[in-house]
Amino acid sequence: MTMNLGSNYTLPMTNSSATNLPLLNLKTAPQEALLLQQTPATGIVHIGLGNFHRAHLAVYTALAVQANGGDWGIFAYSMRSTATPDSMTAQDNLYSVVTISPDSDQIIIPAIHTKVLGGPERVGEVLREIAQSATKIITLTVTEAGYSISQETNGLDLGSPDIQWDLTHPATPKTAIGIIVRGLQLRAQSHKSPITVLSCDNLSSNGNRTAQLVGQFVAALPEFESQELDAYISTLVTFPNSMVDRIVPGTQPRHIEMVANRLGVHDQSPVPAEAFTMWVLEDNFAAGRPDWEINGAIFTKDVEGYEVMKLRLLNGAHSLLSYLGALAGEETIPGARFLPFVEQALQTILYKEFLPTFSLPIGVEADKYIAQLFSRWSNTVLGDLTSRVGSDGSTKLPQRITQPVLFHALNQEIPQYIALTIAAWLACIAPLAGFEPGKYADAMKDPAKEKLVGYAASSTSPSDFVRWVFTGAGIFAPELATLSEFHNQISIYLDLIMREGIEAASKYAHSLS
Ligand code: CS2
Repeated sequence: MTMNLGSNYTLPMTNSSATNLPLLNLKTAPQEALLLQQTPATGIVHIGLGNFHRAHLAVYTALAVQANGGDWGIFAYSMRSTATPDSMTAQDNLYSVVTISPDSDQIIIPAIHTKVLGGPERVGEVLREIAQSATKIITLTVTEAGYSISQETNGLDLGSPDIQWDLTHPATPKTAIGIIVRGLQLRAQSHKSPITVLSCDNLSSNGNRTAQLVGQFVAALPEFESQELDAYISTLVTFPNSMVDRIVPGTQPRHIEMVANRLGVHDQSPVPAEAFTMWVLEDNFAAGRPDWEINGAIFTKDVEGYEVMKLRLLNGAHSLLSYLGALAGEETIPGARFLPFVEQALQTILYKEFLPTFSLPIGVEADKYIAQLFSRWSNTVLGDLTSRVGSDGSTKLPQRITQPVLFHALNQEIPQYIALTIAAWLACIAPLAGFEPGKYADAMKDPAKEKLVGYAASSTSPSDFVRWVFTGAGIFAPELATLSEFHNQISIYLDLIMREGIEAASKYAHSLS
């Protein structure tokens, strides 16, 4: 599925270095690249102004409004960073999306944001915007790490200091769940209009999950607060499930240069993205929605089928690709994908370890879907980074591997390449004494890094470390804590990676598969 970007347009070619050019704004933006000549009034409040949002929801919404109108402008908030909001604000909220495929690229400017802001001190404005009756949808792209989930309880991490803060500071919440609840509380106290909360993150059953976390936050409030909120949320707020898909790397200087060369303007914050895009949603919107189907969004009751397929086949295999690649000295996903031993690992994990664990949605053919994944991972021009995909493994891997591992455990089997993925993740994030994972692994971030590195430093052996990761670290679900053979296999791989390298470890996994 590629993006329908309307008619082709010719853009000026210049060679100037980007910063000598006029800044992108409403006056300088080339008309042919602008999707909307006028930004509509706000209908959506978005939390998480990252590149993924800017190349996915923002583009679908701009195309929907371009085709059918509607007050669906986006007010977007970045919880921590002010960098992207500041760049966009200086550009009249504009930025360009650079769609990069191997044989062509295209640049559009969605012009759908009514306001962009960032940083904890601006959160009051976000709550007030959620409380506006014109706001019909709250959308979220805060990554797996942004939901304050405790793997131990499989629910809201009520012990986290930020959640504790949000429970007692209604005007200055710090977490995404806190912001949603405090915004809904303001609505409940005033007009009580219906609204939809739409998660656009890679979580299993992301709508149900968000509803569960919101419900647990509300239940932890004092009764005088929770009663009114509970009644409002259970009757007038919906949480549709959705599956989102588009590979969107971080912005690099070459993307700024591409925009300069094509559009003749300096965009401080363009977004690179692949041409493929997919969005599958439940049609359960309490107060209406944009016509996202204009750009191919699929509305269905079987979101879960698509979600499980994507979380395991694309995201699960993506994790393997990033850790094996980084350990093999590859900076980019395409670089990693073309290593013969990685290709063999991908084929095995996809066909033998993930595919048997779920049913494909009706109409999707495994071979075609997988062939398409390989071609998406081969996009050398897009050049997605192993360090991007490998970051935050402690919050991504539980979504991707838990059910498949349990599925194989029921058949007394160990999925060898899933075990290798976990060993490779640990080798990248928290290398044991004497092992150097290399600069691309060093560049990976992870919220559990400090904790993992601390334990790795005091571990007496790979098996001691791996056992703790599953029993004491609070990263994986308790159901995985008792799978000692699985843990042993991960330790064997970790030891092999350290002694003989990732390729040898992968060949061993192949011999056991
Ligand atoms: C990636 C995803 O970060 C990751 O781990 O697997 O960001 C992936 O690129 C997107 O989910 C694609 O839709």
